[in-house]
Parts: sequence; structure tokens; C-alpha cells
Amino acid sequence: MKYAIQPDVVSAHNDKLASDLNRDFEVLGEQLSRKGVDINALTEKAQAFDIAVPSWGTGTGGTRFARFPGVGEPRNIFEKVEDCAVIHQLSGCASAISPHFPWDVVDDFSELKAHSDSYGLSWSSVNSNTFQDQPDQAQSYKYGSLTHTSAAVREQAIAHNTQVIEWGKKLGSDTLTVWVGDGSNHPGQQHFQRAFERYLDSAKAIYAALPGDWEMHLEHKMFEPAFYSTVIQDWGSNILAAMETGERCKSLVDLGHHAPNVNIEMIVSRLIQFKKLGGFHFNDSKYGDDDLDSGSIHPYQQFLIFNELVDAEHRKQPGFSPAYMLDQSHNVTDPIESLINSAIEVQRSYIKALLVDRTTLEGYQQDNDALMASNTLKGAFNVDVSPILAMARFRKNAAINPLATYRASQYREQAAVARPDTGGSRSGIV
Ligand code: PSV
Ligand code: MN
Repeated sequence: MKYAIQPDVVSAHNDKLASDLNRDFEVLGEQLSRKGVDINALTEKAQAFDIAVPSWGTGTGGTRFARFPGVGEPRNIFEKVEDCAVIHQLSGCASAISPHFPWDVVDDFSELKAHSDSYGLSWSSVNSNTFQDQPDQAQSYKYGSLTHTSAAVREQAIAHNTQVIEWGKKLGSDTLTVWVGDGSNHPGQQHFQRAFERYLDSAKAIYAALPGDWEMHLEHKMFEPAFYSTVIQDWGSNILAAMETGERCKSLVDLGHHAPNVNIEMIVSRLIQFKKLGGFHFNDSKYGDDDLDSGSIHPYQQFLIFNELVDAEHRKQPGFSPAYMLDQSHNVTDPIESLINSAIEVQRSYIKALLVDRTTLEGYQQDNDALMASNTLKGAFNVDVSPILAMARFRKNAAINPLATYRASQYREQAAVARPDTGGSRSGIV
């Protein structure tokens, strides 16, 4: 197997940190054992945790005002794969890539697959793009895609999605994620019901082309680029569409796609209950769809979401196997650093949620003891599980301190030389 960073750079760093880590791990292990928690069992859970990286997240993002690219950014999907290999090598918990088409289209998919295989990476959900026009396209998506009033535009958007499935098959993916920007910017511009009817017809046509062992995930988003109404604007429209479309059609929750203060953990619970939770796009937000780094603004909310997920895992809820993915835009940080940090922050929420004493919590819920129920959750959230996460990485030959190891490796400096700016289009959301 190939490594993006020389393994001896990682082991040299780990050698310096291992004895401190062992001590911290022992102290935490002792504290947890007093509560009847086995730290090694938790560490195994951390080792098994994995979250997919969005190919487009490896480039610097921006706003609609400007983009300030960094040096050595990936110029194509092959270079994005190399950056994803760094993220996984150091974090030990990000072994899959989620590509976006046509941004990541290549002539030879077997060459791309061989490239990702050589780094031990796989491909998760494939994403279609009918929110932009492509140069060689017959019809425009200016007024929508899957919901457009014109049948020719809808057919083109459906055909693109079925093409994305074909590309995904070549990479070994098993999920199609569909997000459309369709909606309206003015009251009266669009007939709500007719637009939704057209969406359902289009979604069913795509679903008909889905291989039997694939899932189709629909992503809702409250606004942007449509600023008055969006066709799949919230989880209500999303679950209705998923239910209408078919059993293997499920809802995907992008955390930033909700109004501020919406109770996302409760939405997650509802989707689990009706076997419609497809997966997540993790990120964080302060005001809107900010695409900030996961856990950087509302770590408690992220923990409460994982509390629902662990609860479903604990109850062996039928049909429960959500896909985890990051979906962030890195405007001022090195994307590799943000993605490593974010993958670990999501993993952190998972491990903390595993610390919740579910029997005790259920007792407090039964007795209507609101304060102690809340304290049970807070107690788990307040535990610093960093030694568990670091030990999980160490045991997988990843980095005890991923960011320090990354900086010491000079990967970005080397990429700056190897990837001179060609002035062409690059990854990252603008
Ligand atoms: C839309 O804002 C979104 O969250 C969807 O997942 C897109 O595929 C992605 O961002 C990239 O633009
Ligand atoms: Mn998303």
C-alpha cells in the first residue's frame, strides 16, 4: 500500500508522545472503570468509526464575494485522492471519499479506482450536480432541474443522475445523493404543489435506475440558491419525497440546512423511527448554511445528535445504518487540517454519546426527573475523551497528534511545488 506521508514521519512523532498518552489513557481508564465503563471497548468503537470526506472539501472554498486559494491545492480528482489519503493516514477515521459529478469526472474510472485502492481508500455516496450549467449542456438549470416546468430540462437532469449512478458503479459506491437548488425567488413565481409533483416524478424515474443494493439519499435545504421557496426545503418535504419514491430512498441531514435553533436531534429521531435516516453531511453553522468546521460552534448539538444515533444502535433499531460524511467549506484554513480536525470532532461526539448511561437516563425519563436526565447527558458530554481518540489512532498506526505530524511532514509545502497553479478550475465551493 502507498502512503501519502512517509510512515516514519508518523512513527517518529508518535514515539515522542506515546508514553504521555499511555499515562493519560490509564488515568481516564481508571476513572471510567469506577463508572463501570471499559475504556478498551470504547477505544475499539473509536477505531471502528469512519466518516467520508467530500472530494470538494479538499480545495479552499469561498463566499460569493471572493475566494482566496491556498497553495498546493488539488487540481483534479487524482490529487484530491492524495489529500484524502493524508487525512485518513493521520486521523485513522476517514477511509472513504464522496465524489461530486461532473466536477470529478475522468476518462478512465478504472485508473481512478486503482489510484484510490493504492492508498486503501474507498468511495462512498456519489453526488449529482444539477445546480450549475455545464458548457456542453443543451438545457439550462436557471429555473430548476428535476422540478423544471420544461420536460426537456427534467429529462436532462434525470439522465445526469442515472449517468452518475453508472460512474458510481465503476468506483464501487452504493449510494446516490441528490440535492437540487430548485425553488423560487419571488412569491407567485412557482406553483408549490405542481413543482413538488414534478420533483416526485423525476425522483421516481431516477430511483427506477438505482441498482437493487443501492440507496438514494435526498438532501433538504431551507434556502439558497432559491431565496423565497425551495422545493425540498425541510425534513418534512424530504421524508414525504423519500416515502413516495421507494423503500431504499432516504433522507440526508446536512446540519447547516436548517434554521438557527431548530432541534435537529429530534428530526434525526423521527427519521430513525420511520427507517428513513439515510445519512449526514456534518458541518457547523452560526447563521445559515455557513459550512463551518464540525463541532466548532455547537459541539453540544452534535453530541445530542449522536445521543440519538447511539440510542438507535443500542436498541438495534431495524434498518438503521446511516452514512456519515463531512460537507464543509474551508475559507481561511488549510482544508486538510480542517477535515482532519472535523473528522475527529465527529468521532468525539460519537464516543461521548457512548458514555451516556442509558438505563439511568431511562429511569429519570420515566420518573420525570428533568434535571437529572439533563445532567446524565451533560455528564457524558463533559468527559474529555481525547486519550481514547488518540489511542484509537495510535493503535491504527495513525497519528497521536495529527495536526503537528501533518505540519512536520511539510506535505503542503511539497504540494505547492508539485502542483503549480494552472489557473484552471479548482475544487472548493464558491
Ligand atoms: C448544498 O449546499 C450542499 O450541501 C450539497 O450537499 C451539495 O452537493 C454540496 O453542498 C456542494 O455544493
Ligand atoms: Mn450537503
